Amino acid sequence: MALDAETRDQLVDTVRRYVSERLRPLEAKVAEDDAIPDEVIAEMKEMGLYGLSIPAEYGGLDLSMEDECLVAMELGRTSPAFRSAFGTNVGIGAQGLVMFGTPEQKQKYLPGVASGEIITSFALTEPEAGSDSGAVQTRATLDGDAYVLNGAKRYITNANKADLFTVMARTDPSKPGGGGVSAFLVERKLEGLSVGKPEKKMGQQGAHICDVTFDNVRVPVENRLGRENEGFKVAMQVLDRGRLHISAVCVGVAERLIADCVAYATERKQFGQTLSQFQLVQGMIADCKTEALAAKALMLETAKKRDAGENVTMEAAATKYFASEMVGRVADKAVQIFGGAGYIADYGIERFYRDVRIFRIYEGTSQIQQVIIARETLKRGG
Ligand code: COS
Repeated sequence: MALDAETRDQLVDTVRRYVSERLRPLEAKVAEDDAIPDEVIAEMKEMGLYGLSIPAEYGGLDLSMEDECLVAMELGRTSPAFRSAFGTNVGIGAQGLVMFGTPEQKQKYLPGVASGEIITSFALTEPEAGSDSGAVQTRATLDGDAYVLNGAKRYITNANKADLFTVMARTDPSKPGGGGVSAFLVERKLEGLSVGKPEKKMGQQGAHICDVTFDNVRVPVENRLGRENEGFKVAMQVLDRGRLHISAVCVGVAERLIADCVAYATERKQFGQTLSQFQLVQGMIADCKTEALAAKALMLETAKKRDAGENVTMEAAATKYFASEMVGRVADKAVQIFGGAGYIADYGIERFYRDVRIFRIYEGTSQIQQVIIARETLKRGG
């Protein structure tokens, strides 16, 4: 449900101020410590950020997709690790439950998800199932009143903090691909579930990914999400939505970098004039701005379409494809405009350059987005 315009603007303003006054000064520290301070996590919970997209009846803010994108864009103006802390609760970790959960499942978990007391995580990827996400090998075998899960998930965002996983596991080994996969709500505390150490990553320090292993984990039948063997579709619909959220973050990061470039280029002098007076530098700024505007327009239009109930599988893939590639080009130009300083850690630009690289990979690589866009376009006849 959409907020009224005034409340929505107030929320976006509050988040913008919080990002610029509270989070930006902490960027270097978060990267250095590879951790977000506990008090910041507590503040973000207090602000309702963990429950942005959770229905109001369960204590969330019930934002429309468009409104969620506007908030995500503001969060994009700082290190993406901050957004990642609550991103799984707003998006891929909890949306399966919001979209497909029974009233009992929702009542049990969503109030805690909305408040941030329960951290959620989305467990689809496996060592042998990355882009080919229908190739899930983790098994779920029905045994009395429980499914017994065995297998391993890889690169699972927020797994080290998660209390509740949405896990895709194969219930019918006779069916190849996504057809034999079901989705489950799996509590962290269950016996046999273990979480590995956070991986060392190229960027986004402060956000963590880990392996999750299931060794005869008994998941009660009532924790199956949606119908048996329809978990792949749950995952795909969760990702359609997640891709829009990520696109909004990409636009926010691009806007941040453009503002940083403008500030630097107007101050730094070479050959007796500011960088901003050189047309070759202006050309780079113009390219960045044009692409960021285009991504923003596509993202907002697609979010509105989704809010209107349209199927946006193709448009969400196109938005993610364009926005994530766009922010990669913007970050590259930002390093160029900053010159030597762009390569030096103190200026923070090289950190963003590393941070944005994953946007072209997670929630579907650019190549997978191309596959989806082409398939849908061919199906629709244009
Ligand atoms: N919404 C609803 N249903 C969907 C869907 C969507 N967005 N995408 C696919 N489906 C359905 C299909 O309609 C099909 O249903 P039927 O069997 O009833 O016809 C079923 O799911 C299988 O779909 P498909 O045949 O397209 O599956 P493929 O294995 O060929 O390919 C891709 C699916 C490549 C698109 C998918 O595996 C994918 O998105 N991969 C990337 C995964 C990803 O983003 N990983 C990141 C991990 S999370 S950080």
